[in-house]
Order: sequence, then structure tokens, then C-alpha cells
Amino acid sequence: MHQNLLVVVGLLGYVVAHGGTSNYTVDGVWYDGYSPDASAESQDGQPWLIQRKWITIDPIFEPDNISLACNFPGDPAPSSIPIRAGDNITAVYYYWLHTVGPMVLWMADCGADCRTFNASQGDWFKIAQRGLISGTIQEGMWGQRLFQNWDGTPDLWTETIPASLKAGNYLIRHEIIALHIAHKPQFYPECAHLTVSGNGTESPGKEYLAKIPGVYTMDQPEIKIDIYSSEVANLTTYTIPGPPVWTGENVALDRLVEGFKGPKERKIKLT
Ligand SMILES: *[C@@H]1O[C@H](CO)[C@@H](O)[C@H](O)[C@H]1NC(C)=O
Ligand SMILES: *[C@@H]1O[C@H](CO)[C@@H](O)[C@H](O)[C@H]1NC(C)=O
Ligand SMILES: *[C@@H]1O[C@H](CO)[C@@H](O)[C@H](O)[C@H]1NC(C)=O
Ligand SMILES: *[C@@H]1O[C@H](CO)[C@@H](O)[C@H](O)[C@H]1NC(C)=O
Ligand SMILES: *[C@@H]1O[C@H](CO)[C@@H](O)[C@H](O)[C@H]1NC(C)=O
Ligand SMILES: *[C@@H]1O[C@H](CO)[C@@H](O)[C@H](O)[C@H]1NC(C)=O
Ligand SMILES: [Cu+2]
Repeated sequence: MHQNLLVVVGLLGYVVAHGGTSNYTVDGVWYDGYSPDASAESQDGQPWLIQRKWITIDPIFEPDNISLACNFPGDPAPSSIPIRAGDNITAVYYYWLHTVGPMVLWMADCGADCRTFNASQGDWFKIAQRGLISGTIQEGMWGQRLFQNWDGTPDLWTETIPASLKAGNYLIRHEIIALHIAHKPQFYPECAHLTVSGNGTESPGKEYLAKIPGVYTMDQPEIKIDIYSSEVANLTTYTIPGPPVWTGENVALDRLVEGFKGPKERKIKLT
């Protein structure tokens, strides 16, 4: 199927197929998400399901669409992926073909239970993002191009849960924004439920938090963009909109400083 899609790209110039992530791996364990191709009866409410429901691989076009949080219809998952803070999570993408635009990995603290958590009310924070790595906006090497194998095998997007993140229930939201059509951004979000364990105690501060929808608007030149225009095509920088990425790294530095200076100076804050 992937090979056929590549042929379509060649003929039309534009990619007519879409996609998303339906499966995840953590520590070598495979977790099944929702598959838009499979029947609702075989998935809805199933105890193994760790991903919020999405029923089409088509993108969301409106930055203010309530479904931008966790896709449509976004019904909560019955189960969750267990993961330790500091571990990696890999999202498996079948049929990904777009090459221009950012990839952003978000989390939100569900509090008591992700199964009753309203994603569009979450305080979302970024834990990783991949934008324009080299070259120009129109032709350059975006993370979105680089993560693909281009040989028909699934494309893997691996990132690390911040080691200092406090344990708890979280949503994790993999987002790819495709910008290959002028002034018509395409948003591809999928959310999974995580149960994070570990000895972390940290949460991101206010400056790292955003609402989804809310974080993107059509007034942002990075979102309403024509990558083929003479003003944009040959630029070599692209600023990914939204708050800065929270990696919890300051905590690691804090611990380092504690190690050198002893317990008296525990409250030292590095920024
Ligand atoms: C996710 O993995 C399952 C096998 O565990 C597979 O049946 C399903 O097709 C995968 N989803 C997608 C979209 O490929
Ligand atoms: C929001 O996105 C969903 C999924 O693409 C779509 O069905 C719905 O019509 C959109 N809503 C609005 C208000 O545009
Ligand atoms: C997480 O992934 C990174 C990069 O792929 C790798 O260097 C690191 O060893 C991985 N960490 C764990 C805990 O597997
Ligand atoms: C979730 O929150 C949004 C924004 O506050 C609200 O519009 C929506 O109705 C809520 N959804 C549910 C199912 O409560
Ligand atoms: C938490 O800390 C204890 C004591 O240092 C350690 O034994 C345990 O493995 C840690 N747990 C995790 C999940 O890292
Ligand atoms: C980008 O730069 C190349 C090489 O200088 C030039 O040929 C091309 O016309 C430029 N593209 C646009 C859209 O201005
Ligand atoms: Cu597409």
C-alpha cells in the first residue's frame, strides 16, 4: 500500500494520502492504539486500547477545532501505557508521506484519571519537537522528512519522557503539522494514555503550558504559511509556534549542584 501511495505522489505532485500513529512501543512492548481502518465494534471499549479514538486519517484543518486536542471523536481509552519517567516512547507511523512542517510531542497531566479527562481543558506542555533541521523551508530537511524510511517500512518517532517528571496519569499527544498546501495547514494529532512511574517530582511551570486548541491560530505566520512564496521558500529558519520545550533538565543540573555544594544549598535554582 505504501508503495502505491508513493506512486500517487509522483503523479500528482501533492500527497493525497494522510495518516497518523496507531501503535506505540515502550521497552520493547507493543501497544495497540485505535485503527481508523478497523471496525468500531472490534475496538471501542476494549481493555487493551490505550489510545483515544480517531476514525479517519484525514487531517484537521482548523486551529480552533475542539478536536485538535485528541482528534475526532477523541473518546477516552479504557487502558494506559505504563512507562517510567526517563524512558523512551516510540510512535509507529504507517503510511506517512508529508515532508514539510513541524512535529511536536505534548503531554498533559490528567489528574486522577485520564478516562474522565477533557483533553481540551488540559494544560499541555511540549516534551520534544522537530522542525527545519537544514536547508530551506520549501526544500530542506525537516524532522518530518528525516524520520521516514522511504522504503515501505513503518516510520518510528522516538522521544524520551523527562526523567524528572512527577509520577501520575498523563495524556501524550503526537502531533504532525503538514504545511505543503499554501495557507491550508493540516493537523494530525493522536493521543494515548500514559501511567508514568518513577521518583520524579517536577512539573513544568506556567511558561511551558498551552491550551489545545488555543496554541495555534491562522494569525501566526508559521501556521498560515505559503512555503512556495518568494518571501518564504528560501528561508532557512522556521520557528515552531507554542511554548518552549520542557525537558526537566534544570532538575538534573540542580542535583549536580547539590552533589557539589551539599544539602545546605539545595534550594539553588538554575534557569
Ligand atoms: C497497529 O498494530 C496492529 C497489530 O498489533 C495492527 O493490526 C494494526 O494494523 C496497526 N495499526 C496500523 C494503523 O497499522
Ligand atoms: C473539526 O474536525 C473534525 C475532524 O476533522 C471535523 O469532522 C469537524 O467538522 C471539524 N469541526 C469544525 C467546527 O470545523
Ligand atoms: C532513548 O532513545 C535515545 C535516542 O534514540 C537513546 O540514545 C537512548 O539510549 C534511549 N534511552 C533508553 C532509556 O532507552
Ligand atoms: C471539554 O471542554 C471544552 C472546552 O472547555 C468544552 O467545550 C467541551 O464541551 C468539553 N467536553 C466535554 C465532553 O465535557
Ligand atoms: C525510585 O528510587 C528508588 C530508591 O533510589 C529506586 O530503588 C527505584 O528503582 C526508583 N524507582 C524508579 C521507578 O526509578
Ligand atoms: C530560491 O532560491 C533558488 C536558488 O537561488 C532560486 O532558483 C528560486 O527561484 C528561489 N525560490 C523562490 C520561490 O524565490
Ligand atoms: Cu495527507
